[in-house]
Amino acid sequence: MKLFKTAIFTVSAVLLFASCSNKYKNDTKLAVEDGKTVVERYGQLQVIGTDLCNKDGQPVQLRGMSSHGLQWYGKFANENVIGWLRDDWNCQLWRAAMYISEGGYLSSKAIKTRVTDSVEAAIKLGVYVIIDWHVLGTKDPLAHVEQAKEFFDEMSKTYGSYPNIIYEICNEPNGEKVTWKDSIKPYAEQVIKTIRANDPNNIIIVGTPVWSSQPQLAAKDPIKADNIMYTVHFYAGTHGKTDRKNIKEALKLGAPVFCTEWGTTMASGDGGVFEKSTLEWMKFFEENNISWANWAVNNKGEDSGILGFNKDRDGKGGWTEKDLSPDGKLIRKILRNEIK
Ligand code: IDC
Repeated sequence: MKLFKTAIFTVSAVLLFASCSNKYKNDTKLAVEDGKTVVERYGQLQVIGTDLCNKDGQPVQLRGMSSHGLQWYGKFANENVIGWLRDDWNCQLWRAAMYISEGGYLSSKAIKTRVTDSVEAAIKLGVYVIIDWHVLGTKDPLAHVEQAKEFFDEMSKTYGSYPNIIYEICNEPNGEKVTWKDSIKPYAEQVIKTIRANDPNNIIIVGTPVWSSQPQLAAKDPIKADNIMYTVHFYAGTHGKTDRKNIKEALKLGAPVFCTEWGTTMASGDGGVFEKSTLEWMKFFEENNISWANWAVNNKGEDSGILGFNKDRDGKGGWTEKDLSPDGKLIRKILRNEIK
């Protein structure tokens, strides 16, 4: 009996110690807490080790939504929608996905106003905002490095003094010839230099090879600069254990990781909602303090869109359950901490 009691005591003491020493335990993951927005509470973000941290150096996990392509569904990039996502969905973060090809920035710079609308709404609402240079069809980020420098020079000059801003400088480099060493890293070094001339502090997130799935390759040859993180993307119907292993390896090598885009579906953005796999990923992200933005806010009718087909055509927010797709219902629950 005595032995049994000692064993119970030892186990409880170990568990108590483990929970107290969990460095992520004070993170409430709330968009607004005691009347204070997340940006009022966390302020200037910084990277310490592999953790994203608040102004006081405490690790924090940011969670929120990504826009869909702003050239198609930019009407949702407004204060009403971002405010609704903050207050009803508990989003701490909005990602403005500015495609450069597929009818995006390279064909019409006017799309930039969807980014600036997003940033101004985020500043007003006290949420963080990712400015995403959405490289996809053009594969190699170096191919448009001059345009990227011009764009980020303007963004960082205009908004660099606000702690709300996070720069994502290349969404998904892809293509066999697009390597970390010869393309992504030299691209990133140039763009980082441009941003840092105007904004010494805000976080800069760098894409990784193969549609941002290989952070461990970046981790082996990291960029020498402060407050840099590396992108990882996943789609729950396509990616799983192997991808998490790559992330673990990157973290072990000391590379901070941020998931700027993920979906509950197949990588096509369609093909059903994979709830079980999604929740496995969420657990992994929580345990490893990895911040994320979910793809995507739109009413296109594809499975990864949070709204049902053609719902909220005017982009007003204020949605009821009936407006949400199965994906939308699941993501809302996750963000509201109603499901784990
Ligand atoms: C998809 C959209 C889809 C659009 C397509 C254009 O969901 O409506 O027709 O882009 O190419 C990504 C990309 C993201 C993709 C998404 C889903 O970053 O732009 O959006 N995805 O396929 N990487 C993996 C998946």
